[in-house]
Amino acid sequence: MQVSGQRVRILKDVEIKKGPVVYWMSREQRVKDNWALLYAQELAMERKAPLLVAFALAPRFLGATMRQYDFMLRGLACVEDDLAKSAIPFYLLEGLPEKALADFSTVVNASALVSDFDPLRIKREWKATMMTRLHIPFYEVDAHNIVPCWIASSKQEYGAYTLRPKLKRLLPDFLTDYPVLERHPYRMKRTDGRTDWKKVRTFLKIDRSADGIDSLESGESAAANALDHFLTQKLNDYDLRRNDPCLDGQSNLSPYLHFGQLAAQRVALEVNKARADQKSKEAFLEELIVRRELSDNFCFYNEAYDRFEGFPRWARESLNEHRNDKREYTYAVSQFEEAITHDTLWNAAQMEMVRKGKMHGYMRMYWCKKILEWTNSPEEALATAICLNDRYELDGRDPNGYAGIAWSIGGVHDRAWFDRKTFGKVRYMSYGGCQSKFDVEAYIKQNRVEP
Ligand code: FAD
Ligand code: FO1
Repeated sequence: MQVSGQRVRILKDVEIKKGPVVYWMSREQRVKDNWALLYAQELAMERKAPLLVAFALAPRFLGATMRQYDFMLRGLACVEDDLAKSAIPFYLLEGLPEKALADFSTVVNASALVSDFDPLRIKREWKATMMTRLHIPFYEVDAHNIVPCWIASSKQEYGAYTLRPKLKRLLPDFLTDYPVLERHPYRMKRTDGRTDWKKVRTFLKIDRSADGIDSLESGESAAANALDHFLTQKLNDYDLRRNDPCLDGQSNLSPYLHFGQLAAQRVALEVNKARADQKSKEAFLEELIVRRELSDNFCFYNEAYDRFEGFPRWARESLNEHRNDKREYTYAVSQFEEAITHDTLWNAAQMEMVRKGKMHGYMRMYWCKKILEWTNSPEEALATAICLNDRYELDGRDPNGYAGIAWSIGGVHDRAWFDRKTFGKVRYMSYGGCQSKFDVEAYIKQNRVEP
């Protein structure tokens, strides 16, 4: 087996040997560098059976609008083409997996189902229902984290400082190169034709108003180009430029990583090989590996990852003490959404997200902490931040988002600071603090909407 057994969890263990193997693609929407697809191919080779890839298209998903679905569907169309080159058919199934995928597996008489790991509640619920519907071997492969989530740690980590040494020790075993997907030798007569990508859009029950980011190319080769651009043009100065929202110093890889069009493991392999400033490489890998895998750890082991109860005790207690503090300003979601607060810097960050589909990483902290300051409770702040983040960010609806918001509002993965109004001991960020870090006026100008 070329796929480490430590990457695989057996969700349902029954003995069935005949029939095609189905890879239920969800989080990892790519053909290259995909441990779940590679594992499914190994099972199919063992059985001398066909390998089929199925994607269950949910009519709605965690507040996603046409902006994110359009990006995702454009990427999936590339997946279908790339799989065809390896003689592996792709099926886009309309409907929730518990129906669409269960029916499909029965119709094709599948002998095994392979899924990709995702700690989000919605995915666990999908899988739990699938378990009751299917009576074939069912596997889950962590193809997202370099060190499989359940191997890196068996519990919720306090912060980057506790997870980092565990990852560092295990990386040599897992940060390996990928085997190549083989052209699949066993075929199954295909009844229906290729996916009608226009028609599938009519099936969606989503808000079509938030315009798409069609300027951003989607798909595996676009992701590879974005990686190449980052490695050759930006990695070298990443440490210097990444925290200045006026500069385009980040990698811009998050939409591709979120939709699984690019493997973080591939990014790490290429960064290690790249000729660039060592400090920048280390700073980038800290974010890509430690911070990102810490988010999956948080969502996997803390089922209240998007709720006040999920905050550490010290944060809950101090936020509770300040529940009745007078808020100098309070805004409703619609006022935040329209960027009409009293704070021009905050408004600029909101407009950057609405217009570009991606707010600068530094501004996300300030943006989110101000929502705590200008709402009536931490619960309302959480709901507001999650709603806006998941509606407008291309990379939204992701463990990184829930962890980032919980860090900003509830001190998750952070430590206690001095007690203050509204925030309690949760770290505070101020307009003045931003002014000492970057040219606030320039950022506002860059993102102001001309009336
Ligand atoms: P780069 O700086 O180039 O980083 C490269 C990669 O490292 C990122 O793509 C990401 O996978 C990882 N990374 C970087 N910073 C973080 C971080 N703080 N936590 C976890 N992983 C990180 N990220 C999302 O992917 N989706 C979200 O919805 C999201 N919402 C956030 C909300 C708040 C309030 C905060 C504070 C952070 C949020 N982040 C989110 C994390 C981070 O801001 C983004 O991952 C990053 O800005 C994406 O841009 P990039 O790929 O150009 O980043
Ligand atoms: N995953 C699916 O299996 N089916 C979907 O229809 C689907 C829609 C979707 C829309 C927006 C979005 O940001 C993610 C979406 N995902 C879908 C999940 C995605 O592939 C990722 O697995 C998670 O969002 C990241 O954990």
